[in-house]
Amino acid sequence: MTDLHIAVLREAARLGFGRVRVARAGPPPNFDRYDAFLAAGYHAEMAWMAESRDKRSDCRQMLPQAKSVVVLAMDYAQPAPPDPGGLTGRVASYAWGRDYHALIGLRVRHLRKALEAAFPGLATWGAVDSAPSWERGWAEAAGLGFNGKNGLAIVPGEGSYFFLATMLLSEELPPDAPVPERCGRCRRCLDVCPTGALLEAGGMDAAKCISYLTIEHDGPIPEAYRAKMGRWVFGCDDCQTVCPHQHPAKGPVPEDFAPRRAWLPLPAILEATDQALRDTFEGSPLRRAAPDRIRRNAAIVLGNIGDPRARAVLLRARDGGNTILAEHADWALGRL
Ligand code: B12
Ligand code: SF4
Ligand code: SF4
Repeated sequence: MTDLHIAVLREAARLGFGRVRVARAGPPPNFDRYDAFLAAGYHAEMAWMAESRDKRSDCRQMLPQAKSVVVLAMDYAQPAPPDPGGLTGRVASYAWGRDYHALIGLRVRHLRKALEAAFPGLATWGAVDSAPSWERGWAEAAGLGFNGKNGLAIVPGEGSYFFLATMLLSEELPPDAPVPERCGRCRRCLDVCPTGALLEAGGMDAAKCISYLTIEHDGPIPEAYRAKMGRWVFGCDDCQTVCPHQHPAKGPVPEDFAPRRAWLPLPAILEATDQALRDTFEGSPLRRAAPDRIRRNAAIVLGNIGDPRARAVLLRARDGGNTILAEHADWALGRL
């Protein structure tokens, strides 16, 4: 093992990355999956996925002299806080704590800085999530995990509750071997997905995914999906919780990911001003969804809970002058 390889593994572990694997830089294998996803329109209104397609198709677009892709994973799995019941909505577990973009982005920067300081002449690039890097494609290529039928990168016997990040290096490190697919005949995720977003042949139609609908999608949520959202007010974990590979995290999980908002008080969300919602969700992944989207989701979930105690707050939402919220509140009132 070269000094650089040892330094990458040691520094990444010190910064809290529980798994580190390497792939050879260039076009990610199986990128035809990304193109098929776009061609089928499965990206729905996420136009940036098409706009950034060329950059994702070869990591050397981000660092021309790249020789290696280092794939980094950080666990976020935490025991689920008890269900408070009543008029509350569920938040997907990746969003319970502080925003991972900031936390992991900073650690990737620290990692790059440390390596560049120790290895003069080394060029690096790094990012988490929002940059044009095809993270699950690289995770699969680097043997960090296999891609399950639920679409997630899964470590056999450990699960999928981890975030991914990628770092490019101008030096060659030996690539790791891919992990064989371990779904076998299991199809629990396909069967549990409330909206049928997962495709039998592999991949997903994001337009049908509750995670997309509640976080990324603007405007009305199609009626066909509203009841299927159940109590999900932000994101969805159904296809992960059923996975037999899911286990509690083996190593320490950053305190920043401790569950602060696993359940949202829906009437309070509906009545809060835009500014109050922005302030409340500052520094949390929940900040990604505009206040109108969170209120729209809250109205649907109140309809799904069906508790008549929500009538007064839904009536105020219906009559408050926001056309989209009014229509969702009206739908919810019809279900009480
Ligand atoms: C856009 C996006 C979404 C969209 C679309 C999801 C999707 N499946 O494409 C929406 C908003 C729906 C979403 C939801 C979620 N996301 Co998201 N998302 C992304 C993002 C930004 C790009 C994903 C992408 O390129 N999609 C296009 C498709 C083609 O690529 P892919 O899904 O990665 O493809 C792999 C597999 O799905 C499979 N596959 C795809 N098509 C096909 C076709 C066939 C035939 C086969 C066999 C396989 C196959 O193989 C590919 C790898 O080789 C990535 C971050 C990044 N920069 O990559 C995060 C990311 C994938 N998301 C993440 C998370 C945590 C989630 C949620 C769990 C959040 C939640 N709880 O609500 C859900 C999970 C939904 C799911 N079952 O996938 C993590 C996943 C970590 C992991 N362990 O896998 C990522 C990596 C962010 C991060 N930095 O940690 N997400
Ligand atoms: S996140 Fe939920 S809606 Fe999306 S594919 Fe998984 S189970 Fe289906
Ligand atoms: S639930 Fe079963 S089919 Fe789905 S990803 Fe996990 S092992 Fe694979």
